[in-house]
Amino acid sequence: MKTIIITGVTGQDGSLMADYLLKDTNNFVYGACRRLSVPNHQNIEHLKGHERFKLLELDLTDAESINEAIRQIKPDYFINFAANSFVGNSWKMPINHMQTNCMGVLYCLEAIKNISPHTRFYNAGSSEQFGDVSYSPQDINHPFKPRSPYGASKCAAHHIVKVYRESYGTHAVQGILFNHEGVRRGEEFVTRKITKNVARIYNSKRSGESFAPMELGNIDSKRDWSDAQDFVRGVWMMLNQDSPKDYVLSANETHSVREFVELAFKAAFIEGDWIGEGLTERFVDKETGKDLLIINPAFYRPAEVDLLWGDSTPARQELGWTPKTSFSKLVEKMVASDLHWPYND
Ligand code: G4F
Repeated sequence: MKTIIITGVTGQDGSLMADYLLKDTNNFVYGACRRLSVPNHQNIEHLKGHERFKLLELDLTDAESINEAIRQIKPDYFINFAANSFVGNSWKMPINHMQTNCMGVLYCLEAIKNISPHTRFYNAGSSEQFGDVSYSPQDINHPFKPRSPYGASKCAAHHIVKVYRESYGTHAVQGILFNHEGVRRGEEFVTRKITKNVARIYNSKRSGESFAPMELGNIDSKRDWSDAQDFVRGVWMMLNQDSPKDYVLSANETHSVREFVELAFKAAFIEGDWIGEGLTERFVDKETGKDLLIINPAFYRPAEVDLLWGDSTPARQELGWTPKTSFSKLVEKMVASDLHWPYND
């Protein structure tokens, strides 16, 4: 039986990874999360009572809780998906981002080195590390030019993972993951914010009620979006290489927020036109002439990453990883889920 600790198990990636690993009856998963007075367990509710799943209280900012978990379990794998992952919030809480996303990783590496050196470690890196990009598409050799405290915290973690690998032989990898989404995505991220709003507007239109438009910030930034379910498979492949090596996971395509908006409304049979420009631009319902979307400068960031576009060729060629879900299918799946419509992959 392989024992695996997954931190951040209540989040999108952690819960999907738990689902994926539990399909193999040789895996026992310890799902680690912080204690909250009001738990947010909706993504793992279905795992409670599973004979090979156990919840574990662990806080990445508390080294002793990490030491204790590793001392007790001495896991075969430690997959770190816990992070302060909302880029937009990182200017408001830069210290917390650095403590969780970088110091937390260092606590894990120290614990593994001192207590359980056989443990394989994965840390979630981010395409935000590339930031103000120099060339496209971005591959694993692209320089780190972060534009946010979040991006800087992930760069620092990346370096420390490499240092432990090279200094102590720790089997540690850091995948650089481009944006990955799905029906478990948090509602503060732009994709889920869009699909939730599309569902709300669709339902209001259908029942003849008035509705407020959705409000977004920079709709011209571009991201390389994938399905998070495809990525957890890639992460597991990365962890199971004979010797540890970092990889980029991406769809190898880039799309603007604007394109995501158009496709999401289209998936709910709502067609719109863009009218105006800059802060007064709006997406207007072709049928009723009402605003579906307006721009709110409050959602702009102090510094933006304008374009992310990944090159995951090495992961595809060397690990044999292939993503299954296209961009348009991902949008349709998320809209259908928020509308409670059936959807077949
Ligand atoms: O959905 P987002 O908040 O994701 P972002 O910043 O790209 O970060 C995500 O992907 C990273 C990998 O590249 C992860 F490391 C990170 O943890 C996270 O998962 O924003 C996407 C884009 C940005 O350009 C943002 O400015 O959407 C733009 N945007 C426009 N209006 C908005 C909004 N983003 C949010 N969250 N909310 C808006 O109203």
